[in-house]
Amino acid sequence: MILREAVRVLVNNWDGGHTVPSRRLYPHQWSWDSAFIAIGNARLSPRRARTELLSLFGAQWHDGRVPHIVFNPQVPEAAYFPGPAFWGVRAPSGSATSGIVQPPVHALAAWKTYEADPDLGFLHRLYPRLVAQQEFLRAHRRGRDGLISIVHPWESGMDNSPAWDEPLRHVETANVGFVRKDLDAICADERPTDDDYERYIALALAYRESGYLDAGDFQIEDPLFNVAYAVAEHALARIAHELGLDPEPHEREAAAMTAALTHQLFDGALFQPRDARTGRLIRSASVAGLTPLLLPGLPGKVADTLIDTALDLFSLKDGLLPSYSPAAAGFDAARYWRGPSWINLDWLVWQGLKDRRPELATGLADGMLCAAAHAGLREYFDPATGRGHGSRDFSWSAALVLDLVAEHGMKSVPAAGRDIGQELRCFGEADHVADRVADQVPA
Ligand code: 2M8
Repeated sequence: MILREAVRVLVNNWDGGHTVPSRRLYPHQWSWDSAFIAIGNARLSPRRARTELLSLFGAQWHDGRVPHIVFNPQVPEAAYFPGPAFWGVRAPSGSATSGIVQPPVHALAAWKTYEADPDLGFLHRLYPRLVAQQEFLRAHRRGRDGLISIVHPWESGMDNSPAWDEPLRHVETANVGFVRKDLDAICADERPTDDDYERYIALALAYRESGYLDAGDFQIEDPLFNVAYAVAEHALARIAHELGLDPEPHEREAAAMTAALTHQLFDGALFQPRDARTGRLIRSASVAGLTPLLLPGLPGKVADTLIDTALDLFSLKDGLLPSYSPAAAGFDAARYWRGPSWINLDWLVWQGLKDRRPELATGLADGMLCAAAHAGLREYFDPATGRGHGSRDFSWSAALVLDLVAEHGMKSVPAAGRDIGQELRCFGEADHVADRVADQVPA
């Protein structure tokens, strides 16, 4: 059942070149969603995974940035806020986009897509674009210590994390009238507050007014974003090697970022975000602080300490990782990024645990699959009960379940359905759908 559900969600959310995260709540293409979706689709239809990434990078700006939303012109302006009229900008391709970015997990997705189905032509097309994405971050966002800043909570992907409460307090609200659309689909208790939205909009407007160039009142060196950047360099090294290019500069860059992260953001128990304007760490308890486990060059002692923290503060052995520690002030089990478990963050930590502590990785994979099997492919889950929250039929939950099942199997998932043969036949159907649209995507 769970496999069939995952395939159904990905087929239904496919929009002819990309996959919407959720039909009603997020009816356009989102940047890091597309990367996670490609990782799952690589197991289902590598062709569709390639299409997903190529269509996203088709909207890359001249300066190399990959916008966090690419708007579908067929979707009415009123369907999502803030929509294309708010951002007021187009990519060179002509697509309306937002002007901010999200964690650069795309090179990893490209590599996994290639591993599933080696297609050198795909790597040739994407590699220069992935390099340009990293160059944008180096040129426009890198500080003295080598860390990259985000300029909006939406750039973290973990929009209303309690870690952002303190820096957001200093953001002046813009007093512009706007109507939220998200509350038409999801109850207010599971979304950011109106006060959060006032600040998001004020920050986005200020950035827009600067021509999407000058960081404003929110400049944060976030562990997850910087880990994604370093992981991208590792993936680019592999891609470069496959293409007969020199991987060494990418390995060097990944090692430098790993060192910068460890020296600047590790507080002795967890990696913390740092306010780039004050230079102070933001003492918080976000699961983002565990993601350095993904870095192969992380010193062993630091990795062991992080795993201890995952066990103590994040109850790693209980199956699902909360996005924010239940032991910390600000935790909320159902409200968006303030505590619920998200499959993409759990998947990233799972990747980081597989080689270090396989038994803990297995427990986490079981936890994710059980939650998805019982609650459905929801956007987020109560980390203690597994109850589903937010949107239903959420694409990256579906995609990463496919990847987990492909690698980990689902022996321990109760009621998961045993007729895998029948479920795999749905894969063929999805492949067919993907094939029909793949050729329409511009290079
Ligand atoms: C959420 O963010 C968007 C704004 O980008 C929203 O709330 O409208 C976040 O969970 C983000 O990480 C995700 O990429 C996006 C689409 O799933 O939704």
